[in-house]
Amino acid sequence: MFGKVLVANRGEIAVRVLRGLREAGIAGVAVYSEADRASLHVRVADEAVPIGPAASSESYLSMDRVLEAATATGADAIHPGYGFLSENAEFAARCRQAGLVFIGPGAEAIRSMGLKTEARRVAMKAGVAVVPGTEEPVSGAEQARRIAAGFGYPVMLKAAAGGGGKGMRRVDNEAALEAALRDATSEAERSFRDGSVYMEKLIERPRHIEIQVLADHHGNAVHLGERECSIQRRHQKVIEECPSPLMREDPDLRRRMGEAAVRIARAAGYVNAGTVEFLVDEERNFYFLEMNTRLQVEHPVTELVTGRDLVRLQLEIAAGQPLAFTQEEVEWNGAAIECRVCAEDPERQFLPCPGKITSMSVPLGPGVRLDSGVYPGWTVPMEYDPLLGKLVVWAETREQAGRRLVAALREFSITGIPTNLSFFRDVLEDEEFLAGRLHTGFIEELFRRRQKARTSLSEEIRAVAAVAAALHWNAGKSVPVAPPTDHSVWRTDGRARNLR
Ligand code: MV4
Repeated sequence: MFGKVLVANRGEIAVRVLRGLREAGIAGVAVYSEADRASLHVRVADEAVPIGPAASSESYLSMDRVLEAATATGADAIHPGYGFLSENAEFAARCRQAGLVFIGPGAEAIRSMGLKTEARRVAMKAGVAVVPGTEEPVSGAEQARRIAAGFGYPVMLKAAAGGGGKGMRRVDNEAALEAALRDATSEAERSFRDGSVYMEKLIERPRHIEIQVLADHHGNAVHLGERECSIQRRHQKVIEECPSPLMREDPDLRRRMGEAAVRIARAAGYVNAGTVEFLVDEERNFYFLEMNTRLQVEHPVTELVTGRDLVRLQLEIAAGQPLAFTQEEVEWNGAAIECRVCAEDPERQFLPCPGKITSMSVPLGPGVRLDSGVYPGWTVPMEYDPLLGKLVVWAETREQAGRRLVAALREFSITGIPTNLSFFRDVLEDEEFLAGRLHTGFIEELFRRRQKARTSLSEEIRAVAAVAAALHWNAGKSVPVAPPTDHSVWRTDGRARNLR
């Protein structure tokens, strides 16, 4: 096993990996930018190396500076976390050249999965269905029209170098095709410096389900089941869970999707932890979408349900150890749900709102896990993504996990900056969510439903009710004892301040 590992990341994932290293008896080295001097990941590391200014391009994305820090501290390996250099094939190759182990797949696997058209070819070679589409980028409006007519509208244009919805356009009819192709091409050009765009048949109201895979250097490959990631906003996942509610209706689906994912990993010559993403249509047909060649933000739901530590497994695989268990030994117990807690304002279109955390009170208890990268008194810097941490719960059933999550969210309080905590309470109370009827348009539909509910009660009535409640309280009247299922944060706060 390694003696020392450098973590080329920041925030909650750097903390998560550093904890894993400590547990494995491995020294952990943090790197940090000028904006992260006081960050939690720096505090929990055994050593910390400054690597440059706040701008990611001059710190966390600088291969030279990260490699220099690893060499200077005598690290054996680099864990890239997610984002930053984690899916950079050149970085993986340069680690190897510098005599360092990159804790992730080989450069070739990263490169082939980074190109969407190439990844689709790998999936087809593995005998896995891909969304019907072109094998090559489309070469112009005339060809695009012919191909789209063949598929039938609606179709989807996607950047070949893309991911994350960038350079993606839905096209509903031929009249809209040419402009959409122009838009997608220029967005792809701007985002990836590669304007090639290919075409797929559009899947309506799909679910987004991904499969966790693990492959070692000895030819063993297994899957750890799925994560349901359909609840997204602007291509950012917001809530993830395991199992997918769909697997309850169709238990064989996990096995079939899992086997497909393992075949893709094998066909790509993949080693280490990876995730194979699928779209699932309303008839439960699944189609390969892309493969993420890194540890994912939402990995904890898989850890809680399978009881397996993905960071630990990544370290063992990277150190050359064979997987210590077979597919048959993988079990799934209970249900886990994760919320991505972000410094953003749900009342202002989820505008990122960095700033100082003046107080923070976190939920604890059985089945509650908080992977956080922050602490009270710390200022969330504006240079990076606004993820503060992930609240993850486990319980025996999805219903119990949902209730446990609601309770944990009520206990969770962060002041000083706005967060999306209140938004999760809305989702968790939603009938469609409770019924497990999830799809990628879920949040937009939720907002539409809520908008309707709001306009049914006028602003004035609500204002009068608030004033009446305040008068009632201040008059020193008795506060009604809340039934245990209806704790109000206002009432709790009032008790704490002795307002009654
Ligand atoms: C699709 C699709 C429907 N049909 N492809 C969005 C991100 C990118 N990685 C793939 N995406 C989609 N591709 C076809 N042919 C719908 C989406 C999509 C989506 C996918 C996963 C999670 C959320 C999504 C939200 C909107 C659209």
